Amino acid sequence: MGYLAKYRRKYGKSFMAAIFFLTIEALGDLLQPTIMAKIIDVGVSGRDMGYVLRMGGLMLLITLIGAVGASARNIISSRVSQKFGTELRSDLFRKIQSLSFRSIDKFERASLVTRLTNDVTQVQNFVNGLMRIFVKAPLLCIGSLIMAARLEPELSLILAVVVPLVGLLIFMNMRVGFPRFLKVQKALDQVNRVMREYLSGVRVVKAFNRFNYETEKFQEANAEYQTRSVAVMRAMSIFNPAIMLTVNLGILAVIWLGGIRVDQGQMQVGSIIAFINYMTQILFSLMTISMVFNMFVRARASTARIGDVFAEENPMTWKEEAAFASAEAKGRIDFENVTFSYEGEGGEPVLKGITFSCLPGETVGLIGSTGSGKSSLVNLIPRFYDADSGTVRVNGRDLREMDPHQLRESMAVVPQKTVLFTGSIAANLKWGKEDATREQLERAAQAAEAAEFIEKLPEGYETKLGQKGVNLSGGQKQRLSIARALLREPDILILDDCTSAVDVETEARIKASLKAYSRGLTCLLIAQRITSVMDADKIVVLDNGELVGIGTHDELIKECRVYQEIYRSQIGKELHADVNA
Ligand code: DGT
Ligand code: MG
Repeated sequence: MGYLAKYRRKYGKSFMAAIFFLTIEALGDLLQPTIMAKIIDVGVSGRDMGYVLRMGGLMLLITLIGAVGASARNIISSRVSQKFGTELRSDLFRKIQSLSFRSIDKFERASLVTRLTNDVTQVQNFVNGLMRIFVKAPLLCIGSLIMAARLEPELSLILAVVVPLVGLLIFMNMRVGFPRFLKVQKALDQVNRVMREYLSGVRVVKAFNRFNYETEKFQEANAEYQTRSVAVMRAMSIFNPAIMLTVNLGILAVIWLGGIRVDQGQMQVGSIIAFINYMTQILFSLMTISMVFNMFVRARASTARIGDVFAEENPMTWKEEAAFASAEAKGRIDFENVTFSYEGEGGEPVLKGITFSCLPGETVGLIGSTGSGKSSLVNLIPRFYDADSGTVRVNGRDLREMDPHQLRESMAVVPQKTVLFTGSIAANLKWGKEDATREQLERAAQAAEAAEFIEKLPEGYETKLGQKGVNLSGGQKQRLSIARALLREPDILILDDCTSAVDVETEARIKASLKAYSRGLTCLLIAQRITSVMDADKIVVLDNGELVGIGTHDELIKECRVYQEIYRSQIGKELHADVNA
């Protein structure tokens, strides 16, 4: 995984330090059985109390050194794995922030959440485990093998059979586990997705009494998660007992063969005890290896999933030169034969061959039935998405050459779905302009017809909004959202159906003060109500992704069938007749 190189470089030294202390610990463990064999075979058999005490003291000393090593590597491994996890998580967070909308659509939001939380934790656990036991286990395993072979070369033949067998079992364990763990992770994504959806739509669920449906949906996802987890466990469950069995059979063979050799006087009891000791150490280290491999398998699935996000390139490119807008072009927007689909080229187009221009300072209305592609159209202007074909120009420059970041500096968007953040009203407004003064705040709020209700709140501009600003009405939230955009003093203002929850009277007032507030600014106004766009300089009519009319209200009412229909359905037949007359 390429992205891990950075952390390897950064934490390599601490990692090696942990391994160093781990080695000390392991060496201590390795020496113990041999010393024990000596105590039994030399000290106890020879009734040499002095020898027993001396060797006992040595054992104690080694244990002490081992303990110091163990604490040191514990401290290091905890610190390193925590730091690594935190850093990986924040790097991933930053990466997710840089993703294009298309990429986010592709990954799905829930899966990004699982990757950021569960997957990072898996990798972090693995790194921690690596420093705690992983290196120790092979060290103990190989060390024990050597010590045992030195102690009793003849009995080591048993090891030559047992160890490869166990190695094979561990390998098979991995092969079986990996693809299944990937599936478990996917199922967990699903559980998260259902939960997320429920939480964000909890009011609707309650209103429609759809608890049972939601519960079922959750249970389904949960059951799937269970099934897949069980499938992994089942597949893996035969391996640990199989390993245990193999090693225990080995121990049996040692005792049996060792017994014969003791009878023949070729071997002493202490050596057999030591040999079995080494053998159990081999057993345990092999078990830990297989356990760590399980962790590894999981971590590998997780690293792959995290890696997918890191590998996701933002396909948007731009030229580095500074955006330069000539006075005549500042605030100008051109669409030239633009076709766009959410799935990328070849997908079902939601915009087809759109061509029109907004001149600097113009207010352009955008109208069309729901789903006709209005929001999609304006999504192209801040480069949230790139068009599949055709050209979009802002300030006379092709968007494909413009740095999205810089581009967005000069425009403000009031999205169709209002989003406010936890924090005070002032803090929310300052999203538009970080260093806005109180005066500027109030002026923007005034223009958005929000000042009045804000001042009526007990704490005024310092009133805290709950998550998503639940303590305000829909219309109030929309007005805050408009004020936030105005504060930015943009060249281009995009209002996506942002007065839908405001009464007609207030809307009229907002529009009047907008005009005064923002002289010279290009305004793209999406609306459902025909009255909202009627007095725009130009109105664009969309129908099913196609531009079916463009002109002033008077022109459209004469020529554009779709516009006439909208007009008739909203204002009524009589008025329509009047206009035609
Ligand atoms: P509205 O807001 O209800 O008045 O409708 P519009 O005119 O704003 O419609 P728009 O642009 O949101 O949707 C046009 C089509 O694109 C519609 O068939 C749904 C589809 N669409 C909208 N947003 C997405 C999206 O994020 N992903 C995908 N795959 N399709 C989308
Ligand atoms: Mg829309």
